[in-house]
Amino acid sequence: MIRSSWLLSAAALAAFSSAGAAEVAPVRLNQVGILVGGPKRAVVPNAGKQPLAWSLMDFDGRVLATGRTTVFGQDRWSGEHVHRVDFSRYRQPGKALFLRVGAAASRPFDISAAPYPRLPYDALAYFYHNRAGTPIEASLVGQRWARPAGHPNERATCVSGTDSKGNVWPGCPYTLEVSGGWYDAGDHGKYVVNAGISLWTLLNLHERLTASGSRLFADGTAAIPERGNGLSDLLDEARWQMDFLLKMQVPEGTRLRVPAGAKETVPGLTFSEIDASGMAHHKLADEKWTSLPMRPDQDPEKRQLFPPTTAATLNLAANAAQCARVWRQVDSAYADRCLRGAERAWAAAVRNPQVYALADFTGSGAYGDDELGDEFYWAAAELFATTGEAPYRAALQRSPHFRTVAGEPGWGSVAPLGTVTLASFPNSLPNGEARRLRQAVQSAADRFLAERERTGYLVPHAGNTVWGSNSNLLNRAMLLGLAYDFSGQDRYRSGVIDAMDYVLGRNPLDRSYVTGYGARPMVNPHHRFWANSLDPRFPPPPRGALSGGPNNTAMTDEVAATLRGKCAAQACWLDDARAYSLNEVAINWNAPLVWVSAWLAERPGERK
Ligand code: 9MR
Ligand code: 9MR
Repeated sequence: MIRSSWLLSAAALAAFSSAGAAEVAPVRLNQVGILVGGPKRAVVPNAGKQPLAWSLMDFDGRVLATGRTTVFGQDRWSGEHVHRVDFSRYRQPGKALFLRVGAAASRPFDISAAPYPRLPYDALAYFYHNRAGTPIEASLVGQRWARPAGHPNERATCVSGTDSKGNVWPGCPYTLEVSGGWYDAGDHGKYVVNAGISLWTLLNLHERLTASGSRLFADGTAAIPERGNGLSDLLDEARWQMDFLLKMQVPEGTRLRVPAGAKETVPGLTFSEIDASGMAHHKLADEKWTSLPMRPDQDPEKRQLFPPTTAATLNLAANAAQCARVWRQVDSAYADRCLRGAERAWAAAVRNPQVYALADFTGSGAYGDDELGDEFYWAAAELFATTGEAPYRAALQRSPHFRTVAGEPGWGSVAPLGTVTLASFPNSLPNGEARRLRQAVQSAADRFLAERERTGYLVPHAGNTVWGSNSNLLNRAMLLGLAYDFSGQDRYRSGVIDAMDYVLGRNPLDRSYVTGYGARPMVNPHHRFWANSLDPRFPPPPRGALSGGPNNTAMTDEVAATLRGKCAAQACWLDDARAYSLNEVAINWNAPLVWVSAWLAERPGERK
């Protein structure tokens, strides 16, 4: 696979960069570009036990810097014996540079102050591309990606009948108009639980950018229909989803029969009647899995609302509370509507604290979660940050999640979202509390940095990889970025850059996991419309979509199954549209790509 005989004449390099760019390169680097004001590191798989000489050269063969590699040794997470190159001391911008390491050479790369200035915008564009209920306009995305509205004027009632365990679900006494929102991922489901962290991430970014007076995503900078309305395009995109979430709320005066208290779907669930007013339906999704490819407007399946769950209700409460805070300055009527929705949802969750996602039908993802302490904490934190009211303060202060950050957030572990909100924005917690919360974020960030040292590729995560691992890593990068903002310490920023370097190519597969970025980007996501590899009449993915990434723990699709037991944690991945447990794309994975790329764009240099 690795050619060892690359010679370093400019001619050879030029030939390589045009003809051979898609081959695996022996020197692993961020493929998009190196930040001049940051750590600059490459990784080289090499069996040698002695350090190798390296040199940084320009296109004419002039040597700009030299050094020796550090032998990391056998790396459990990549499955390779690796050396590291650190050329951070070189602090000049440059074009078409390359690294020679022993007998190997890198691809040409640039060092610059802004290696990927469009990434925040391309990553945000993911959300417009995946809007439901509205045509995707050629004038905004280009002819290839234009499509008719998917599931327009969508109205649905609750799933009813017998599930896979033999339980008979009663349905609900109404039909809701639930158009809009974003499709979750490669499928056309719209799930309130996963919407929660995704929307939080975009709104949190907006809140931070506003507080710092940033112009990123200012009106007219993104290609969305709302451009020119005087509001931030990031906020406009977020509103598309917020509007949908409010539609998922159960109408006042609704009594429903649900298996309250049950944590598992087993035959013979007991249903009891509850006052479900103000809860949120768990999801809106197809009755059966559709095949790939599938343009959303051609989806032939029946769409169903699923019973409300406490988790969905608390996600809605948290997002709506955020909404009430964020829109207060720009649209107070909307802020009021959100606040009412948030308060109704909170009251409904307190009244019905144990209604889990059990309805066991095929055709959509589960997003099941039977541990809701973190959801209660997060919703209380958002409601408190917005209203300052005592009951929310009491709820968050008595939560075991208060003041501890156990790890990175994810769709089912949302406590860090509440802590980040409380640590970031002014609120009426007692003096010193914000400092303690920031300290908790920093402690988590320090643990990620300690893990980084245990990986060959300098990834702030040493461990097995899960479904959507790239998003876990970027959520760690988000906490690292916050730790930097809270403390001013450059080591945290270096961790953000290391995570981004991994995602953009410094990894054992020499792969950029972001479409359209780098020499070897992912091109075949599991996505029903961006399905060019399955049918040439469908488009390839646009720029800026993040692959779920390596997964050595839940290799459930047929392609991933062929790799089981045969790959190291960071190497269990294939660029195959059928591989939904490795290569799907999703709103909760692209959201931290927006956040982290925007954060980095705003902080091109070190503080000291
Ligand atoms: O396409 C579905 C993908 O979006 C989901 O993430 C995944 C797991 O829930 O399921 C995929 O659908 C597959 C289903 O689970 C099994 N039969 C084949 C389906 C299409 O690939
Ligand atoms: O991101 C989800 C991951 O954490 C789970 O392990 C996996 C299996 O339950 O499901 C993932 O979510 C999928 C959802 O169920 C359906 N839409 C696509 C999502 C991403 O694959």
